[in-house]
Amino acid sequence: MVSALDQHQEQENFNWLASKVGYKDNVVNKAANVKNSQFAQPLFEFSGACAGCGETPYIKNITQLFGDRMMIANATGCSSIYGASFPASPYCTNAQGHGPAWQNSLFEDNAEFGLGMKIGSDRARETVANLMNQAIACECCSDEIKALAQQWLDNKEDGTVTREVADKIVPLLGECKCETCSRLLEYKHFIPARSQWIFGGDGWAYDIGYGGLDHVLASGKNVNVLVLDTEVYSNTGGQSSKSTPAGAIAKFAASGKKIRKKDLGMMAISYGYVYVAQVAMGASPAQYLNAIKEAEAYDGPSLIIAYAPCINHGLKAGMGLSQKEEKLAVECGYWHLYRYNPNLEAEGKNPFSLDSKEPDWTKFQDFLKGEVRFASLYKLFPERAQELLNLTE
Ligand SMILES: Cc1ncc(C[n+]2csc(CCOP(=O)(O)OP(=O)(O)O)c2C)c(N)n1
Repeated sequence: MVSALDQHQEQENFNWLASKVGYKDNVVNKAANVKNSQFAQPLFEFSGACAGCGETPYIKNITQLFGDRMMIANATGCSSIYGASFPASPYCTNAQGHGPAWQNSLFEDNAEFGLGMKIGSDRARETVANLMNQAIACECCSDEIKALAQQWLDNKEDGTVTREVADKIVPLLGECKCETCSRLLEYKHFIPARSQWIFGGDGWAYDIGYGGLDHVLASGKNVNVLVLDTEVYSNTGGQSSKSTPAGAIAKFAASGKKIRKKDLGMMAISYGYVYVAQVAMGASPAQYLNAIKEAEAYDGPSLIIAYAPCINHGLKAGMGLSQKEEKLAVECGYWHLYRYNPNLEAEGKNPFSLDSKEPDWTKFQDFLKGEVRFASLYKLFPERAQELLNLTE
C-alpha cells in the first residue's frame, strides 16, 4: 500500500500519453478484425464493475466500433450501475467531442425505451432530410453545401459517410445566412446516422422486460439488443432468472434450479426477420466481432446474447480468468456460438450458422465442477446432485 497522493505523479505521464500518443482509430480499419479494433479509443473507460466482469468487455468493444454515434437505452442492472454511478460515468467522448448518448430506464420497459429513442431520432432525421432537400433548392446556399446535402441524402444511413458530411457541412452552415441552414444547425447532432442499442441483463431480457423485448423485436425496427447473460440477476445478489440453467444454485433456487434455461435466441429466431447471435468473446473473439458488425449492419431488429461470467458464479480459477471460462464453456458444450442472419435467407442460403465446434462432452461435468454455483450442489445434496447435473448436460 502506498499513499494515494504519491500516485498523482502519474497524472503528468497519463496526460502526455493521452495527448501525444493517444488511440489510433484511423490508422487501420478498426472494424476489419479484432486486433485492429483494439487500436481504437473505447468510449467506455474505467468502469467501476467488479474485476474480471464478463459484461464490460462487450460494451467497451462496441463503443470502440460505433461509440461516436451510439445511443444506448440501458435496463437497470449491473450495466446501469457501472454505466453511471454518480458522480462519474465511464461513457466518454473522443477528441472531437463525440460519444455515446446513454440513459437508464426502468427494468420493466427498457426495450420500449430504446425503441422510443429510435423512433424519436428517426423523426428528427426526417426533418434533416427535408432541410437537406431545401438546401439543394435554396438560392442562398453555396454549391459546396448543396453537394454535401446531396451526398448526405444518398448515404443517409451510412455511419461513416454521414459523419464525414457532418464534419464538413456544420462549419459551412454557420457561414450561410439562410433560414434552412440555421435550422439545419439546430439539428446538427442528427446529421450522422445513429446506431441504436439496447443493453440489459438476463433478468431484464428473459424475465421482467421480456414482454417489451418481444414487442420491440417483433416491430421490425432497426435496433440492436445486447443481452449480457450472467444467468442470474447479478446486481441484486444472484437471484435465479429464466436464463439460469438446471442444476445451478442461485437465490430462489437454493437446492439447484430444477428446470432448464429458456432458449431466448430460438424464440427470437422464430420470427424469421430478427438477426440473432449467441456469442462468447473469450471463446471466439472473431465470431463475436462478426456478430456485432452483422447485427449493427442489419436493417431490422438484432439480438445478441453474450455469455458473461460473474462473481456470482464462483469461478474456482478466479475472475482473472473469466475470458478463459467462456472458452471452456464453449469447448464443453455448455454454451454455443451461432448466428442467424435473415439476409442470407433472402440470398437463398441457410440463415443459420453454428460457429462453435462439436463440443467435447467429456469435459462438461468438469466445467460444472469448476464453478461454485454447480459444484456446491455435491456438498449440499450429494444424492441429488449428479442427477440434476446430468439433466443440465
Ligand atoms: C421492476 C423492478 N424490479 C426489481 C428491481 C430491482 N433490480 C434492480 S437491478 C436488478 C437485477 C438485474 O439483473 P439482470 O437484468 O440479470 O442484470 P445484471 O445485474 O445481471 O447485469 C433488480 C432485480 C427493479 N429495479 N425494478
